[in-house]
Parts: sequence; structure tokens; C-alpha cells
Amino acid sequence: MAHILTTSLRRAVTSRSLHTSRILATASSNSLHSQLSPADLQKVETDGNKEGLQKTIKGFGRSRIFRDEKGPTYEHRFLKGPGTVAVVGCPFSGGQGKSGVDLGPNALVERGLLSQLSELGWNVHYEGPAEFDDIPYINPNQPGASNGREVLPDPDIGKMKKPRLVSAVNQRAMGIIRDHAMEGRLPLTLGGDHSLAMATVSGIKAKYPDACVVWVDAHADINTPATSDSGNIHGMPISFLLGLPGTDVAPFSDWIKPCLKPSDIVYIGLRDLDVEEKKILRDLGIKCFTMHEVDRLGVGEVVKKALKHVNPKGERPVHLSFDVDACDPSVAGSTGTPVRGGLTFREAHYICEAIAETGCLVGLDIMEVNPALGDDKSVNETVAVGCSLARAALGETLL
Ligand SMILES: [Mn+2]
Repeated sequence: MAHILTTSLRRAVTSRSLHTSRILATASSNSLHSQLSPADLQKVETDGNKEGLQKTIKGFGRSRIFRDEKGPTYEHRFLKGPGTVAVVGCPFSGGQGKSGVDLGPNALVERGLLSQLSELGWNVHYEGPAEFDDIPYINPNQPGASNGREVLPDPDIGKMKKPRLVSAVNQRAMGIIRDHAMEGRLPLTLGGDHSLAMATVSGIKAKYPDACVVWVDAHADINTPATSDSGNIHGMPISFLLGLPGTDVAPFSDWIKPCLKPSDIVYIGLRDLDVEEKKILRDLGIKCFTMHEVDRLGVGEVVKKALKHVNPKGERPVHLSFDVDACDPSVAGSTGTPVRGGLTFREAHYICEAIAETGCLVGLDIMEVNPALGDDKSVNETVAVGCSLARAALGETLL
């Protein structure tokens, strides 16, 4: 059953004294409006997201007291009203070969992300995870996904694996994200694998054509269908968004518009690049701050330079796409393609905090959390980091 949860913490523009909190819950065609207590909000997190959740994440959910005394920490330049974050769970693993990353969104919500964001002063809009099960292509990563429904063949296109599935899922997710952005909300997309950035960046760009992208990742995800070794589309979203040669291919070309220019994007945290990717990055002159620059300059200087490159006057909307594999595996090990030598816990959070301070954030991705990989400690820590990175990007401060 679909359920809709909206928590509103309304704040007068000049006064922080006026607030309301409410839930809007709909069951099929009937609507039920009622006040929602902090306990109710947490109940949604613990009970409302079990559908499709195959592995329960036990853990140290933060027991937080719901406060409604304050709005979001920073004034935002582009969103509507006091600030609404639309949490879009995308349980999808078809852009790569490992099962379990589709469990990421529910794991993050179960950990208490919704009430954590609400406590930060955001109105939290959540409609449950996006539904992809009716899309008529099999995802072999998700056994049983084809049960009792129509299935169409999805052979490779060139090297691309599961291309029709990836395209259809992203097209649907793009519509959801674009519509939230159009309403003046900040879409927070919970992956799922990073192929979903086709959807998130396209959706944000539909509302904000001038938006720039900060891409925090161990990988550049800029292979084209021709240069990719693996054929996994989670390594290709940037090439489609840039419209690189070989990406003008159906069914993607039916809906993805090349919406990014090379000068619109900056990378932080890179350390595992294919030879062809290095060539693409150099040829296009895309600004990259690899781990080498993080080591040499320090993360503070890196973020300063990165924002100066894509948003020199602080007047552009910023989309932050954060792949948790940017973090060192000791920080976020439960992810599909961990690479050692990554961002420390503080470096990762600093990047998010510094972007929050700009007030320019309009879209946020937390991608590649895979609760099926690693031991319990690793899963717990990775899910917790996914939540805390989102909080940092949405204004949580240390003091
Ligand atoms: Mn990635």
C-alpha cells in the first residue's frame, strides 16, 4: 500500500516562532489528515518501509527528540518556502552486478533519516520507496523480481548490460525528482546504484538549467558505452548527461537530454579511473580533485577551489551527488566497488557541510549504500554514514 507522509515544520520567514507539524496519509482513494507526533514519525520509519526489505538492519537508531523550534540551519537561495526535502528512495541495483544496493533506501529510512532531517528543521516529504516492480524487464540481481508479471527481453546493447531496465527505471525516477524540484522541494535521492544519477541530474536540470554538479566519488562514472570494460551502466551516467559520442542510443535517447557541459561539473575524491576515462576527463578539461589533491591541499582548500570552479559567484544552484565509495572503506565499507585510500570520516562530512553553507543546494544523492555487503559492523557504520552525510549536506553543524 502506498503511503504518503508529509511533515511540515513551517517557519515564518522573519520569525522562528510559528510552526506546525502534520502528516498527510492517504490509503487508496481515502485521505486521512491528522497531527503526527514524533513517535508517529518514527513508527513510519520502523514499520512503514518493510515492503521489499529482505534484510532487517539492526542497529543503533538514534533516539532523537523531535524539536520544532527551528528551521533549516542555512537560508536557501532557490527552494520554495521554509524548506522542504523530498526523500526519494530508489531501490534499484540494475546498473551494476551486485544484489543488495536496492536495500539501501529502506536501510537509511529505518535508521531514522526522516526524523533526523525533520529535527534539522526541514519539512520532510516522503512517499515510500519508488515503485519499479512493474517495469517489464528482469533484474537478475533481484531474484524473484519477475514473479507473475510480464517480462520483455533485455539483451545487451553494445556492452551495456540491462539497458532497457536501467533506462526505464531512470526515466521514471527522473519524473519523480523533476516534479519535486518543480514544486520547490529539495529532492534527496537514496540509491540504489549510481546509474540513478541519470535521473537525478536530469530532473534537477529540468528545473534549474543553470545548476552545477559536485560529484564526490572514488570513480568518475564517465565511461561511454564504447569505453566501458564492465558494461555496468552505473559507471556511465556522466557520459550520457554530457551527451558524449555513443550515448545517443535508444531507449536512453528517448528521454535523456544532454544537459551538462564539462564546465558544469567538478569531481572530488577520485582514485580509481579507467585509462579511457582519464583521457575523456583530460580532453574535456573537466575539473577533478583526486585524492592526490585532497592530500596535498587539504579538504578545505579542495572544496573552496571546487566551488570556485563551478559556482564562482555563489549564484548557481548546486546538485551534490555523493557516492559513499568516495569514503575510505574503513568509513563506508558496505558498497559495491570499495577502493582504499579514500576520504576520512571528517573529510567526507566537511565536503557536505561546506556545500550546505553556500545555501545553494537544490538536489542531493546518497548512492551505493549496500547493506548486503560486509559484516554487521560495516553495514551499521555505512548506513549511519549515509544518514550523517545527508544531515551534514542539509545543514547539521558540529556546534
Ligand atoms: Mn559512483
